[in-house]
Amino acid sequence: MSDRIHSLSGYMHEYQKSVQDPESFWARIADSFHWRKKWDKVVEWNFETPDVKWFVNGKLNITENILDRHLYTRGDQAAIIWEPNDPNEEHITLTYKELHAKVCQFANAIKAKGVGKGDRVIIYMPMVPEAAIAMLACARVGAVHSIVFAGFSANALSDRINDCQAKMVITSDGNFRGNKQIPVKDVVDEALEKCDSVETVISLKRTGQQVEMTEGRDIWWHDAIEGVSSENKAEEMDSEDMLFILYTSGSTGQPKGVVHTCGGYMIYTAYSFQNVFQYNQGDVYWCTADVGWITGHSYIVYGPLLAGATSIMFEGVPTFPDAGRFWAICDKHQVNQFYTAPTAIRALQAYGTEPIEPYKLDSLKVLGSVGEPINEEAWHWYHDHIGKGKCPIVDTWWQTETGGIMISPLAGVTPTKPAYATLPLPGVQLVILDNEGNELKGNSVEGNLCIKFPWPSMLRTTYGDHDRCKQTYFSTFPNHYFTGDGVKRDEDGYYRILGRVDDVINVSGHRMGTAEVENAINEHPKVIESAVVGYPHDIKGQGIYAFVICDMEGRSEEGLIKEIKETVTKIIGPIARPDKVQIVPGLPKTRSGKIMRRILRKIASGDGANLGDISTLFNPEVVEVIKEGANK
Ligand code: 6R9
Repeated sequence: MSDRIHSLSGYMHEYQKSVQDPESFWARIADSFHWRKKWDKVVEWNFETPDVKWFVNGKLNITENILDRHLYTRGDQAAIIWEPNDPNEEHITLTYKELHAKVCQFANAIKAKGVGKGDRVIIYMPMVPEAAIAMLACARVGAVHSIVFAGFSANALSDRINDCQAKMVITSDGNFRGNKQIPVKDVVDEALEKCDSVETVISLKRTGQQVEMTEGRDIWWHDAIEGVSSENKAEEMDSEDMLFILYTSGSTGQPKGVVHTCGGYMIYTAYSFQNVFQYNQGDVYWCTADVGWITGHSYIVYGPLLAGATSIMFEGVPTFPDAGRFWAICDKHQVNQFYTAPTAIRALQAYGTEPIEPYKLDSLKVLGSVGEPINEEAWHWYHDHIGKGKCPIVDTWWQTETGGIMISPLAGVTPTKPAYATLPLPGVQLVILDNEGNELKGNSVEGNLCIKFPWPSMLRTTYGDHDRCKQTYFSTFPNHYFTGDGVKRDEDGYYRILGRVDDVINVSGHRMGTAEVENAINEHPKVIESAVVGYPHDIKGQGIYAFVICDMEGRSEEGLIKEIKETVTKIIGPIARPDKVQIVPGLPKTRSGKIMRRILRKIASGDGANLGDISTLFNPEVVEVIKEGANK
């Protein structure tokens, strides 16, 4: 804990050190971890190829740092508190000792099924403690986990399994979410019809619903661990061995597998967790994300557990059995640090303050926000009604690719400003570039957010396609990592994220590529062409608006719109289902045939009156028709 920053001047000092001498800075932090063998060199990098290595030739296992290291110091302290979907079901507490035993046992179980170092394992599970156990068991044996959010469709799941050629899938029979019971294993079965690489499926019994078990391939979790030892010697990993792959959307059609490696990810998630949330021993920390997203990886499982924290995992939804559930859990477990997404805050804000009234919320010390820009209204509501005006809000900006929080206040240390992510963490060297790649120096500037120096938890590649990593992140602005976000640095040097500048939209904090949604829509046999844009949505931040050209012969508009929405749900999952589908006779195009999304974005936002000059379009007449249709 010696790496904790306690004051603003302390932060400035550490930041300076991290820029002037990054190697000594990160070596000092890495020193407090358990390494089987120390590194030869702290960092080796170039952003051209790109090729980044941290703690070169260091040997470790991240689970030794999470489990074995804490056994004697805090073996009986809660590592994970699991709160079930149904408040009438008992919660479960796993101490560090218990978690250690369960991870070791499950590690032995997957090893017995032939999973070892370098093998890929897909985890497609609800928010149950076994999801974290499965992740850590993979890390223990050196297998590479790739978690697929359990809301994704069979089609999206099979794409990911095939891309990484997974050998095993770990899943559950079903999933409790609010008053719904969702099939999970059935989706895996359907996905596996299109996958040859999977040898074993391990299913946890959670809901008890009927599922099919394929002889020779499928085994229940409880059978897999039956009689298996709880002692396991962790596999020795190189710093740069793969820890996990996490698929995320980009501006092209196919999601890409972002690759994180063992050493740097370990150091950075632990360091950022302790400093951003100012976690103190004995505190109870709760992040409401799903482990299917990067936030769940870095700040439910890895960061907090590396720091020896007590981390809550919640199976359910914020509105079940009522809109006070989050606050009930905060009081029940005396939560000290609470980390959620603006979309959840806005959704709860819509219920007013009545659902909050029964709760004290007096254990809360720090509130966090992640996933999308938090609007000022939601920020104030969160600050006043949840934090009772006493809790600093840490608005944390980062990405799947960055692995950990990059820009954020340190709770109680950095003065906050509504809607501002404020200042970079030590080690994070931000630059703002204009569209021509010129650096915009000084304050009161706005442009593309880039990073000019490596940080330990940055992505190393995109799985199976290094060139794609180079093209996506390191080519727009040579020798810089390009985030895809626009940013403003204000007169105080504070950073405010303005949102994506590429064709990625952010729906309820989830990234969706417009091309990905278009590809799914185009699968409908009656669709000729489509264009998808984001538009402002009160709760979700951005909604999905699809303009679609269809062959209407013999079909009603209403029926087609419904089918198009269903097609997207089937191909990607409910999170990508368009909020609005408008059937149009044509799409505004340039003379070279490029769709003018700028115009569609304006129309979708209800700003069709201010389109500017459209006379250079190939088909300006179509714009009026689209505008009229949008207002209907
Ligand atoms: C952690 C996570 C990344 C994109 C990112 C940006 C947006 C995340 C934000 C934020 C404004 C914040 N984003 N945090 N925008 N303020 N505090 O969300 O990762 O799912 O990969 O999304 O989310 O646009 O580029 P990921």
